[in-house]
Amino acid sequence: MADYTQMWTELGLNHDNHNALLENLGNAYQSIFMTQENRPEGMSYFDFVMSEAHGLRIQELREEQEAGRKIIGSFCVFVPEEIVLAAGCTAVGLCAGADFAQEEVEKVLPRNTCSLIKSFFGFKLGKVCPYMEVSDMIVGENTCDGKKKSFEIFKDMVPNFYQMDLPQTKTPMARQMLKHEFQSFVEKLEEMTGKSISLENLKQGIATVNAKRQALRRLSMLRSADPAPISGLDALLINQIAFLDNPVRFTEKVNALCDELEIKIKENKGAKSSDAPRVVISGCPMAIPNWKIPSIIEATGAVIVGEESCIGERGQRNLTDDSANNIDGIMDSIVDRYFKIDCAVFTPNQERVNHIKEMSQQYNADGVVHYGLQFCQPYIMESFSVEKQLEKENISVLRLETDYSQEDMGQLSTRVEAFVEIIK
Ligand code: BJ8
Repeated sequence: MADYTQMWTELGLNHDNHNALLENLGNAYQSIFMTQENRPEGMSYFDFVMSEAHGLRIQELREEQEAGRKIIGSFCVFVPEEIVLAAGCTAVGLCAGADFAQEEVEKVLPRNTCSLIKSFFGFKLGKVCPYMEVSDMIVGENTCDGKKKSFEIFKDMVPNFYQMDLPQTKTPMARQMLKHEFQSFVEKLEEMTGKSISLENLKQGIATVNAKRQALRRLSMLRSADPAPISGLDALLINQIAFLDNPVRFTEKVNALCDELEIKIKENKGAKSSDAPRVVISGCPMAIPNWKIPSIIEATGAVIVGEESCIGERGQRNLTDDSANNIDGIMDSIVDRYFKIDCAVFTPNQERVNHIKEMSQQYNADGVVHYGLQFCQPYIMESFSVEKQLEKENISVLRLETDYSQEDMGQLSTRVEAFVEIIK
């Protein structure tokens, strides 16, 4: 990596903390990703993006800013990237997947807060996240209680915080509320950029984001092959990078990788052997660099064939209809698309269980690992009914509850190994 010290100084990063984070991240990446066998050649692009995630990509974002674009950071797949692009801005995901500055975090948040929330507080307090620092606006979405209450504190820690309210039911009234929130978001972006969002720009934004989602969907579908042509770890990494990379370039690279995977499938070449147990993972989002559970699962010889997660199918599977010919019609299409997201903050949320069943069948899975972050009430509560309903269909389920620490690795490995033995 080139020397980006000056850029990091200008962004206000803490060099010691940041160097420590990069070193840990680099070591973890080497041992988890680079030791895998049978990796597709197309993964070299994603390895490169990861190696430059805090370097070249941030430099690109700063160049975009110099050219007049605003960078919009967010924590949730409910923030519509189509609208961000239509406003001439760039969207980046800020969800953080590692513990940092935990002592400092626990001075401002209760200990029993989920790791994901603690993580973005830690990244801010430790001054180690260049995406957060480069963002011209940070959107906080009222989803679970943890996020919405923590944003009351977080909003004073960053400039330009914008709060988006979100519904928690799927009633017509709730849909109206979502439309109202998206319209307010449009107005906020217009005020920020000084430009109106046109129908043409909205259609262009939809085309870019739909193409990205279609490429990710293509990648997902290829994983139904037996043997699966790509490891779950690599597929997860690609889904994680979707939140950071330039969307057009990312789409091209995912499609090029899919071309390579199609050849592998024809040649019957898999990431693992064809008798590897096949697992769908379902639950809380796994943000970079949260690779803990997938690396434990794949270390047993099993292969993950799908992620029912916001960093996975829940976040990417639905496209936005772009056929309307006026702004209000297009806004309705965007609202309809996002209203289908089956996050566990919604009640009731039968669509999510149905989707997990569908995924298990589509990817020919032998079992489902439900991943809940400790203190995440929506997903942990929902995991009981997920388990009950899947078991009725004879789908084996392992419910795991963990955090970002490494302390329970041994115990988790034992439970996962036993589960994989059962579903073999
Ligand atoms: S749409 S899943 S990205 S809210 S893990 S912070 S739920 S206590 S992340 Fe999410 Fe949007 Fe839903 Fe997806 Fe709360 Fe649970 Fe923590 Fe969570």
